[in-house]
Order: sequence, then C-alpha cells, then structure tokens
Amino acid sequence: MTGDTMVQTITPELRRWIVEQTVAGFSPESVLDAMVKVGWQPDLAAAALEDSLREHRGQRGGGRAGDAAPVAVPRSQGVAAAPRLPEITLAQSPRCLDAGDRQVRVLATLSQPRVVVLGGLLSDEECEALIALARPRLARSLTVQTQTGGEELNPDRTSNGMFFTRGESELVRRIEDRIARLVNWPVENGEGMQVLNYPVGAQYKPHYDYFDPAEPGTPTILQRGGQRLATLVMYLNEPAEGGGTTFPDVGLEVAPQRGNAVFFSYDRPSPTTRTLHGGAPVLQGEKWVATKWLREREFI
Ligand code: PD2
Ligand code: ZN
Repeated sequence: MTGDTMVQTITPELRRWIVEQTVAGFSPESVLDAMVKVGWQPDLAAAALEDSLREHRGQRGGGRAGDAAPVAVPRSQGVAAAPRLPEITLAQSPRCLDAGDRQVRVLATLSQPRVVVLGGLLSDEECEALIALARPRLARSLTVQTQTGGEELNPDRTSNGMFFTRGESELVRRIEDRIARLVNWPVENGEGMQVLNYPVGAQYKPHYDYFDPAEPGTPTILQRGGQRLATLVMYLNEPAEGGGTTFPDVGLEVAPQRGNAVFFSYDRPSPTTRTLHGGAPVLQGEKWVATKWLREREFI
C-alpha cells in the first residue's frame, strides 16, 4: 500500500477490531503499531484508534457509531511509541550473543515474522538434566481451553508434558535468567518452562501461541499477565527423523538440534503476524523440547 494516493477508510469492522484488541489487553501503542505495519497511514491509524476507543468508552464526540467516513486527523501526542516486545539484539548482525553466563550463536534470522534460530543456548548437561527432572512428572499435554480459560486434552497435541514452576531450582533459575537477558524481557513476565516429550508419531499441529481475543475464555487467561508476546522453543535432544518446528505461512522448518532454540515474537494476537507454527510428527526416535512463553506483564 503506498498511502500517498489511496484513501483509507475507517470501517465499522476496523473499529470493532481496535476495540477487541484493547479489550484483549493490548496497549493503544501496540494496536497503532500493528495497524501501521499492515499499511495504515500513521495519522489515520492514530485517529481511528482514538475515535474507536472514545466511542467504546461512551465519550464519542460527533458522528455515529459505524460511520465509514474517510478521516484525516493529525496524529495526537502520546500514542506513537513502538510496543515493547521481547526481542533479541540483532542490530549489528552479531554472530554471538552475550547471555550472561553463556555465549549463544545466531544461526538464522527472519524479520517478518521475527524468527531467530539460536545455537548453543543450553549445554548438553543442562538438556540432560531437564529431561531427567521432567520425565517422572510427564502427563499427556493439555492446552488452554479457550471457551472457559481452563485446560483440556487436545487431539492436535499428542505430546506428553509438564511445567516447571518459575525459579523452582538453581538449574531452572539459571536458564530463565539466561533467556531474560537474551530476549531483553523480565524473568517475571515468563510463564513456567514447559517440557514436552514426543514419541514416534506424536506432533503438535499448527497453531498460534497467543490467546484468541474472540474466544470467551481469553479475558480470564489474560488476567495472569496479559497476552503472550513471544515463544522460545529449546531442543533438548535430536529425534533421528522428523519433529522439526514448522512455520507454514513462511515455508520455514527448524531442525531440532540439542541445545539449540527457535525464538519468535508476535506483537498482536492476529494471524497477520504469520506466526502459525507446529511440531511436525516425529518419524524416528523421540523428541524433547522446553518451551518458554513470554507475557506482556508479570505472570502470576
Ligand atoms: O515442539 C515443537 O516444535 C513446538 C511446536 C509448536 C512446540 C510448540 N509449538 C509450543 O510449545 O508452543
Ligand atoms: Zn506453539
């Protein structure tokens, strides 16, 4: 979209979407940024945002709800800041990142969606220790029940899993501190690390990790720290065949290699982030991963 010649129109659908994002817990800044990223003129996006939120709060001045009028109102002060997201510092195209107690290699990056493949995030000993601690605590994986905010068995996810509590041991704390430093995001905003085990044939079908604002259980889920903004999948072993992490929208598959990891972030809870991803079926051997999800605020 060039923006120079095109008249952009604020439709009722756009107003609804803006309100939904805000109700889902996203800041006005992040909603604005999302609109600009998909081609909205910043001034128009800011006006649409302000107008929709004012209307939502019942203070709308002028016009009717649902008007589809082109507007050209200057961007107001205070809504232009970029959203804060977990992010790896890549500005200088580094080969290596300082994660405090360990140097981590940058193996590959993609900017849209933001995906970073990391080498050597965990040592072999740390991978083995996580597996050993997780093994006796495994149960068939549950996913969040989006209708109610509870948990349920999900046929799309045939792995076994368990959660460590945040900071529950020296090993867990060490890894959490390393991740926090690497992705520039507070330890407190992370969910407890989840370990998953996939036997032969198990998979995690493509899905989004954010919570869908349209689902009735989402407001309950968001009370514990807001939306998920980023995911780090750490590979604890190497299945002989299969088990890659796939990103179907961008044709990417990350091979599971012990100690390596894939990071990806999503600045809005929308498929337009193109962060659809899955765990491909394990064809030979078994697969172990640890996943860290990062929230907007402290996860309690
Ligand atoms: O195990 C994986 O590769 C995988 C794929 C997709 C894990 C997750 N999602 C997840 O834990 O969210
Ligand atoms: Zn996932």
